[in-house]
Amino acid sequence: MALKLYGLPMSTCTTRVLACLHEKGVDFELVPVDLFSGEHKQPPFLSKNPFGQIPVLEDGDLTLFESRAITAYVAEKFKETGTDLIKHNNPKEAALVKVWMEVESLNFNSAISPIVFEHIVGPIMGKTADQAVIDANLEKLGKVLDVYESKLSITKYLAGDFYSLADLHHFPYTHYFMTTPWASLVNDRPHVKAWWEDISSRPAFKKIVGAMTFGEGK
Ligand code: GS8
Repeated sequence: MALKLYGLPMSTCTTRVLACLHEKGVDFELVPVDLFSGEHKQPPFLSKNPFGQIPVLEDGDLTLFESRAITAYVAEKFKETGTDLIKHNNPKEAALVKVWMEVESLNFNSAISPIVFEHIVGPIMGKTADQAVIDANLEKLGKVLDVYESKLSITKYLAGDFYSLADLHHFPYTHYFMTTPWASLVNDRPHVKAWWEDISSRPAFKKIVGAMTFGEGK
């Protein structure tokens, strides 16, 4: 039975999982969730994710939420097919993948997501962007990207000279961030820029990027 992914093709956290599924070449069914009517806050969906958020993955009787936990499951379950995203045969490399997955989640995402939210998502919901929030997080993000610049001057990807989930997890927010007026934070750092150009040109991303239209109509 094919995996079922509940989400939306423009949502950042859904696309994190979609990118992983495409890297692995796994069959799945995308089941749209109508966020605009609040379907995700109603009982049928809340029984899949009590926090009322997308994405959710169903694999038979297993139900998972949290996009990064879902990608980790997919990468492990299908470790023998497609791109090896977790370096399952090498404990040291696998540990480095986990380190940089944590960095993405705790350092990078916590800075970049408020910027994307204020600049793109909030205005769609009729909220005026809070420039003070954007500025504070641009400063935070710049410091994180300084660390990335230095790391990526030594290795091609974050965990080493191999592409992994640690890189993949950056895709959704960086994609939307690059449409903001502050894309120079990436473009002015040559190694970060080269890394972004590399990972965003992967076939798995090309399959989903056309539907990442959040904010285009604002
Ligand atoms: C965050 C999920 C999330 O924010 C994850 O899966 O990684 N840590 C979780 N989902 C958003 C859509 S992200 O584009 C969502 O469902 N928002 C609706 C809401 O919170 O009401």
